Amino acid sequence: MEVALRGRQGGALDAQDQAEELRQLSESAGFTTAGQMVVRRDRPDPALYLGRGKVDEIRERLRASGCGILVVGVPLSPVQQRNLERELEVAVLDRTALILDIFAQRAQSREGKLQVELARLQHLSTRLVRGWTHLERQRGGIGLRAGPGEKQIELDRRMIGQRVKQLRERLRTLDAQRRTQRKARRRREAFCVSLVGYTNAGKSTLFNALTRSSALCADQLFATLDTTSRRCFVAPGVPVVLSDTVGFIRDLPHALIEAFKATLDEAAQADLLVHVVDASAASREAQMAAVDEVLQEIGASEVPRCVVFNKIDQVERRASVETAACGRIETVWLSARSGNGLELLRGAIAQRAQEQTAEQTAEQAAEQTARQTAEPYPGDAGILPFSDSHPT
Ligand SMILES: Nc1nc2c(ncn2[C@@H]2O[C@H](COP(=O)(O)OP(=O)(O)OP(=O)(O)O)[C@@H](O)[C@H]2O)c(=O)[nH]1
Ligand SMILES: [Mg+2]
Repeated sequence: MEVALRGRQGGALDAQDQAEELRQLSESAGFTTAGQMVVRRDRPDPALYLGRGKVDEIRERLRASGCGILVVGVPLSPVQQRNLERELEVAVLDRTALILDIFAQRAQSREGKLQVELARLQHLSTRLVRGWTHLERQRGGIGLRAGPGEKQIELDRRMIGQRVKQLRERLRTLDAQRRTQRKARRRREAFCVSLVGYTNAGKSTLFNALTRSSALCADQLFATLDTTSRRCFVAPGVPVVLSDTVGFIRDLPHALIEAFKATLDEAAQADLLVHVVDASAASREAQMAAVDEVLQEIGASEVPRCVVFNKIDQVERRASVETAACGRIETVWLSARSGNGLELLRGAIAQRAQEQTAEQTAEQAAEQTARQTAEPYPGDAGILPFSDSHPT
């Protein structure tokens, strides 16, 4: 059972799309949807979010279908969640809790697991803080001594704080390793391409098609959590390192972006971002905007980009490219599943890689010229201080 709520959340997505996305999220978390309800509500009720009448109606429907969980498509305050659970006698999950749950189920690598734990704890601690101030207000002017509930929360907070610190430290170590790997890749002078995009757009399918490998692809949200990188050739003599990354979603819980910064950094450091879009999605414009927003948040908005409209088999379009006035390929229409149009994307990537090589060669040449003009006496090299080779 789900309630897709229509309010300010959801941006350009209409109520039906939001409801559909919520259904996909619930099913990706392993739940079966027994029914859905779209509720329009401009100003949430502070205690229940919904109006009393709606709560009664939902209780009836939950009883009739024998559901054990209610998923709500907007962020609930801890108080609203508690009250709804009490009123409806089922577990109540909001969208953020649902996404965190999916991430927790999917995490495979050590880094992924640590990142998810960090995100969950950060999310939890903000809720505890709010719960705590709420309790304090209730206590009013009774006295200055802390009540037992408050003490417990204070303790929980301290423990969470310690664990968060520990997790951050471990993640920092892993991040350092990742940086070393990235540097090594740079030394080998490979052109780095990251596939980014909304969840379920087909990034992993495209990754597999381009690298002839077998990363997990599934018709579920957030199938991929860990970044996978592989070397492949997009044209003879043009090697690239291709990375498949975690999918984005609108209103991605902030705790997740925070926790996944290191993984997402892979995208921010790429030479080219291939933004994969599901061309058959009704809300593809809103999805693209959500991706842009996350890219901005992780500091990747300046990285050169190329857009891939995937799943053309579903929209009756032919494989094609769109180019800018300078001849650079900006957009590719293809189908990762059938492979139709893959060559066009390889060509687009090769073009960018060659452009970069040409730029680097020109830069190196310019540097060399600058050095030569700055050193009128090449013989000077012979009288450089010999601090490096001091006999000891
Ligand atoms: N019809 C059609 N379906 C496709 C195409 N490419 C991918 N799909 C399907 O779309 C679904 C999602 O594909 P994935 O490759 O897992 O998508 P993703 O972007 O990696 O998703 P996450 O890892 O969950 O973010 C799968 O069911 C794919 O089979 C395509 O060209 N045409
Ligand atoms: Mg994937």
